[in-house]
Amino acid sequence: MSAAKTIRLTMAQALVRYLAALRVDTADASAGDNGAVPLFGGVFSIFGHGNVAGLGEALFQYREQLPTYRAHNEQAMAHAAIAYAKSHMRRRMMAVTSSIGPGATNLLTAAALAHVNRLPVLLLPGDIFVSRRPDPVLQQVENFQDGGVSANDAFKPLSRYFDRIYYPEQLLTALPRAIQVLTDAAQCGPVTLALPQDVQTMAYDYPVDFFAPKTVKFRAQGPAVDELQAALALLKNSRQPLIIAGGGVLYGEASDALRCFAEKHAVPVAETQAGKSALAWRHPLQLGALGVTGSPAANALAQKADVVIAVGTRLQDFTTGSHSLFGQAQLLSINVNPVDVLKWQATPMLSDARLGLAALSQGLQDWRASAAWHALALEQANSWRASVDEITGKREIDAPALPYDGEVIGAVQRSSIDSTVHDIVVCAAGTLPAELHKLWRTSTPGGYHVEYGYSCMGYEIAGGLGVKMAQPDRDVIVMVGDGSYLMMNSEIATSVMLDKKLIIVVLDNRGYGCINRLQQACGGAPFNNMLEDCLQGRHGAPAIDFAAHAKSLGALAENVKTIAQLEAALQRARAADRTYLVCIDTDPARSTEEGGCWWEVAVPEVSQRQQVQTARAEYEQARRSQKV
Ligand SMILES: Cc1ncc(C[n+]2csc(CCOP(=O)(O)OP(=O)(O)O)c2C)c(N)n1
Ligand SMILES: [Mg+2]
Repeated sequence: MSAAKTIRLTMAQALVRYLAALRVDTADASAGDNGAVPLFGGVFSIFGHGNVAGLGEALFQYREQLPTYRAHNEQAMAHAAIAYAKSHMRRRMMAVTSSIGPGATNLLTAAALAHVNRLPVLLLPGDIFVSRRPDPVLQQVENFQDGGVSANDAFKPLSRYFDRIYYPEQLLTALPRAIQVLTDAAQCGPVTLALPQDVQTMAYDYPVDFFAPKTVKFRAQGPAVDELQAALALLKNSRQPLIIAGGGVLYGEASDALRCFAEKHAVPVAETQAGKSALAWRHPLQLGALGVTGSPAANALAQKADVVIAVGTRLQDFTTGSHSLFGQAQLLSINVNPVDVLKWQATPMLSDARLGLAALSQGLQDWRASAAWHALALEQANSWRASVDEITGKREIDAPALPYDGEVIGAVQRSSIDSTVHDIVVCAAGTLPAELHKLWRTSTPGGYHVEYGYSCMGYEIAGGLGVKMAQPDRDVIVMVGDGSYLMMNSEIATSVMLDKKLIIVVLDNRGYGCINRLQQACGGAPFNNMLEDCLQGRHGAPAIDFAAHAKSLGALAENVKTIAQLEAALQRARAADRTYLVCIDTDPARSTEEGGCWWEVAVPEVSQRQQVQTARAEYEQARRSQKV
C-alpha cells in the first residue's frame, strides 16, 4: 500500500485551506459549478498577537478563495457574521478570528447571541502558547489552580462545539466535527476553535485528500411513524387549531409548506420574532405577531385555541406570555431539536418543519378546522391588517407632538414602492422590536431580521452589515434606538469601506425608553434610564448629534424632527450611493397599545414605594394565569 499523498502546511494554513474548499449547493445554477458556492463567505478578522503571524499569514495566502474583512470591534464582527448566516437561512456562514485576551473575550457576547438564536458562526480566537515557554504572555489570564485554562475557556458554555487545537494533526478530527455542528439543523450554533499561537505556526504533513472540495449537505429528516400517528390523532380531534411559526420554518425553508398546510386545513398562523416573514403579511390566515409583542388577533386566538401547533420555535417567554397565553390548548410540537420538542409537555414530533408539515397534511387528508374558527380567524386577521394601516398610516398634518415608533415604521415602509418585497429590516433591542413585530409588513421570507433571542443592544448596525453582505441587492434598513446606536456603531465605517450600503434610522428618545417604561410598570421611579433621570455633572447630558457622528464615520446623514421631514430624508437615503443615516426625535412614553400580553418580570415583595406594592399585587394576580 502506498502512503497517502501529503502536503506540508502550518496548522493555520491547513485550517484556512479546509474552510476555503467547502461548498454548499444553492438553487442558483448561475452561481458556479453546479450551483455550488463557498460555504464560508469570508473571515472577519482583527489581528493582534495570537493570530497575526500564524493565522494572518494563512489568510493572506488564501485571500482569493476566502476573503478577509477587517472591522472595528470583535463583537461587532461576529454580529455581522451571525447576521450573514441568518440572512442565508443558515446555509452560508462566516468565520471570525481575534487575538488572544481582550480580542477573544470581546467575542463572548456574540457567541452567546449565536447560541441562543441557534445561528452558525465559526469563532477562531487566538490562544496562549501550548509550550507555556514565554508565560505569562501579554493579555494572558493566569489561573492559579489550572495551568490549562485560558480566557478562551469562557467560550465553553457559549459554544455548541468547543475545541482547543494543541497539535496540528488534531484538525483532521476537529474540523469535520465543527462543520457538522455548524450545518446541523438541531445542533446549530457557535463553534469555537481556540488556536494557541505557537500551534498555528507548526507544520505537519496533512493528507492532500483532506482539502479536496466538499459540498456540505443539509439533512432534513421527516417524522417517525409513531410520532406522526400521535400528532394526527391529536389534530383530527381539534376544531380550533393555531399554528405558531418559529424561526425553524424559515431555516427549514418551509414557508410554502406552511402556506399550503394553512390553506388546505383552514388553520390560522401566528409568528414569533424569529419566524416573522414565514407567511406573507397579507395572507388571509396571517394573524401576525404572537405573544408579549403580539397582535390582538394572534393573542385572542391563542387563548381560544384547542391545539397549538408549534413549528420550529423555542417557545421563549415572549412567545408564551411567560406561560400564560395558551389558555386550554394542547401543544403539538414540530421541531428538529429533541429538547425543544419536549417543552410544554407537548405531543412531540421530531421533524424538519417542511417534511413534518407535508407529512401531517397528507395524513390529515381533508380534515379542516371548524368553519366558525376559520371565519373568526379571517375576520380577526383582516381587522388587524386594517389596524396596522391605521396605526402606521400617513397623518394629514404633522402633529406638534413628537412622533412615536409606529409612525416612523409607517414612514420607512412608505418610502419605497415595494418595501414589503425589497426591504430587509434589521433590529434587536429597545422599543423597536415590539413595534416592528406588530407593525412591519413583509411578503418575503427573511424580509424581517430581528435578533430577539438575545436581544442584544449593538447588534443592529453590525448585523445590518452582515445582512447586506448576504443580500447585496436588497435595501437593508437598520432601525435602532439612541441607546443601541451609542453602544455599537463603528461598523458604519466598515459599511462605507466595503461599499455595503445601509439605511440607518435612529429613533432618538434620549435614553433607554423601553426599560424606563418597564421600570414604571413595575412600580419603580424613573431612575437611571432616560438621560434626564441620571446623575449628571456640570455640563448635563450632551445633546448628541447623531448625523454629525455618522458623517464622521464616512456616512451621509441628517437629523429630522417630523414625519414629513423623515419621508423627504428617506427619499434621499434611498437614492444615496452609500450608507445613509437619518435620526428622528421620538416620544419615549408612547408605544402601540393594541395587542400584547403579560410578561413575567419579578416585582419586589417588600418596598417603601406604594407603587411597587401595587405592582407586586398585580404581579401575584397575573401569575395565577400561568400554566406550570
Ligand atoms: C447589551 C445589552 N445591554 C442591556 C440590555 C437591556 N436593554 C434592553 S433595551 C434597553 C434600552 C434600549 O435603548 P434604546 O436603544 O435607546 O431604545 P429605546 O428603548 O429607547 O427605544 C436596554 C438597556 C440589552 N438588551 N442589551
Ligand atoms: Mg432610546
